Amino acid sequence: MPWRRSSDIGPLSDDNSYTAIRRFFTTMAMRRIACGYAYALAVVLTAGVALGAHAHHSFAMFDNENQIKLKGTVTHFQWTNPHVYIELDAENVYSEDKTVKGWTVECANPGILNRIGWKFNMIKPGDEITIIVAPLRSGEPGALLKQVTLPDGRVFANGGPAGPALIQ
Ligand SMILES: [Cu+2]
Repeated sequence: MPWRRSSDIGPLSDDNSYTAIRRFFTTMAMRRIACGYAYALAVVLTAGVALGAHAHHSFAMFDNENQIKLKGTVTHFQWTNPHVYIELDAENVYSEDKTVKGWTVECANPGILNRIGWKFNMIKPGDEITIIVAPLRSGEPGALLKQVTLPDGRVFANGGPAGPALIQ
C-alpha cells in the first residue's frame, strides 16, 4: 500500500469529521498501522521469544541527516508496543518559522526504553519538553525521536536502533 500524503486528500478544513479522516491518513498514522501489523506478525513468529532490536521496519522515511530540535507541550504519551509515542504541540527551535504544530513522535518500544532508564509515567500531558528528532521527509509533522529533555532537565536517548542525536 503506498503512503498517502495529506496533500492528496485536500486542503485543511475546520470540519471535525473531515479533520479526523485526514488525520487518519497522515503518514505517521499509516506507519502506526503498518508497524502494528508487522509487530503482531513478529510476535506470532517468535512465539514468546523476546524481540531483539525491533528491526521490523526501516527508518528510511525519516530524514536522519537533517535533525531538528522541537520545544513544546506534551498532549499525549502512549506507552505501548510496538512503539511508544509522544504527541506534542511544538515549535521548531532553530527555524525562523515558529508555527506551533501538533507533532507525532515515534520512540522505541517499552522494553528498549526501560533498559536505558525510561519509566512508563515519566512523561505526561502538560509537560514542557525539548526533543531532537529526525523529521518525516514528507514534511508532515511526524518524526523519529533521538533525544528528549524532561522538565526537570534529565536527558534520555531513544535506544540503539534509532541512533544518536546529531545536533544539540
Ligand atoms: Cu515499528
